[in-house]
Amino acid sequence: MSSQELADRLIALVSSIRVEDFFISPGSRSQALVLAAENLKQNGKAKTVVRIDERSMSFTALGSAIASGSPVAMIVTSGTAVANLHPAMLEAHHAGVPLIAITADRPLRLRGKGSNQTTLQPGIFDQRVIDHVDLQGLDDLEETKQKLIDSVRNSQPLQLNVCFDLPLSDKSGASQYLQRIEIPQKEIKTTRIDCNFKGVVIAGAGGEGAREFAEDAGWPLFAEPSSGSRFGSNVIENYSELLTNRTRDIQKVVVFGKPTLNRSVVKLIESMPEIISVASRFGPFDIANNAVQVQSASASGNAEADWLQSWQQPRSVNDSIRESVITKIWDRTEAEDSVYLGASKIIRVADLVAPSKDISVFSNRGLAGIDGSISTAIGIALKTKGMTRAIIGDLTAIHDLGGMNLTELSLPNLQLWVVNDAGGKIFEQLEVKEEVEPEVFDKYFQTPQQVNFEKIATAMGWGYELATSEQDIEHCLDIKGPVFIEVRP
Ligand SMILES: Cc1ncc(C[n+]2csc(CCOP(=O)(O)OP(=O)(O)O)c2C)c(N)n1
Repeated sequence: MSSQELADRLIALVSSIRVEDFFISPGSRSQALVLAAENLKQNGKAKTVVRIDERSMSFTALGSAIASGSPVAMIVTSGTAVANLHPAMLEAHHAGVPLIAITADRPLRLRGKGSNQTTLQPGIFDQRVIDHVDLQGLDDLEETKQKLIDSVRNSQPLQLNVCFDLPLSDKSGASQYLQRIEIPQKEIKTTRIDCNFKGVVIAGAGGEGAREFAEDAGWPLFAEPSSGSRFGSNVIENYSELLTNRTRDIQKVVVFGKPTLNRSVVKLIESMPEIISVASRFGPFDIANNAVQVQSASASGNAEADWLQSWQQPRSVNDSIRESVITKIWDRTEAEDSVYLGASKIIRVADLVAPSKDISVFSNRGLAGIDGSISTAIGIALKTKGMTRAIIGDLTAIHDLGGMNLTELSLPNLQLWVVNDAGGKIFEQLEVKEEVEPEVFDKYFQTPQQVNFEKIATAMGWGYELATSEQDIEHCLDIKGPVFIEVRP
């Protein structure tokens, strides 16, 4: 068996579980894998996307996977290249995304011997939660096939670590090994829930299905912006401000997905003797140890009409510039467009003000990191027919400036809206702000930065716009991407 034959059979196997896209970063040990992916591409069986930095590459892959709903694969060389995939792999684990990391390695006999660029790679992404295979040869392909099927079926990431000896590559014939692999569907049991109560439906990340349930039950729907359920007539946009005073009116709570944005929701859940938690790809949700877990739920009976009406009240106005950006973007977004929301304040303001509308909204809520947001948005843009508009904070942008490098990418139609309020505004809400000197708060929490975003955008080949007024925001909405729109309050 040559390195190339192992790589050809492996890449064909990965492609056979309906992976269309291979995301690749350059390297030597991985060359046979890359040639195999290129062979599939030349035969019209796969697409390849190259990104120089593995961390950017992996978040781009993650973005593509969440926007397309399909598994994607990544190919990297050995050593620290592998470790750079870790944040995206963790997000994929907590968000339930089949992200397949194919990591090239040296042969087993060289592990732990001081060989160049060699570390203990198999299971590096925490083998307690992320499965892996350590492939030494063709005999390991059967186990690999089973784990690939499980990864797609259970929406979970997987590491395929592959050991390659010299010679590292040859002419690839990967496409001859393609096969048809069926992924068995999971059986899902639906539980009927008695809804003759004053109940509410909460839809967190991965909360698809909540709208139908809320409408059948006649219950108000508290849907986070990236839940996939913030549309229809039962949505209560300003639920977070209303909840504070109304927790005691609520008799029953059904949660779809994983809510992460509101302390008022946490308090409500903690106040209930029992909630019903409907399974989602984001995994089990039971933060107060009071959840009855069901696989799927349907409503039986419904609340009286005045229950829903009692929640339909006008909201108070808050943070003006973020609010304008969000409401104008919501208004302009059509069915073929996408929106990406960064972690921190922006998604919380969107949670309060974004109108009920059936559009595609994404956010990394598995672990709510501020890393990899630009790259995730690029991945979403690669899978979006229309325009992708990402809205993030300035520190979030700084975290992933390297992701703006567009080398080898087809130019994404992406607008990157960066609300530059000089640091992490979210920390102003923390108790610590009241407890320490302003200089201490600035240095360790807010971290006001003075990066010249215009120069960076220009250096990276992006368009650049500065928006400081309602008119500026309006003017920027239709500019073709890639464009960096710096919003200054
Ligand atoms: C990778 C990572 N590091 C640190 C944090 C903690 N964190 C949460 S919000 C935040 C500040 C974000 O600031 P910015 O992007 O400017 O957004 P704003 O708060 O102004 O809306 C930080 C550092 C995190 N969530 N993820």
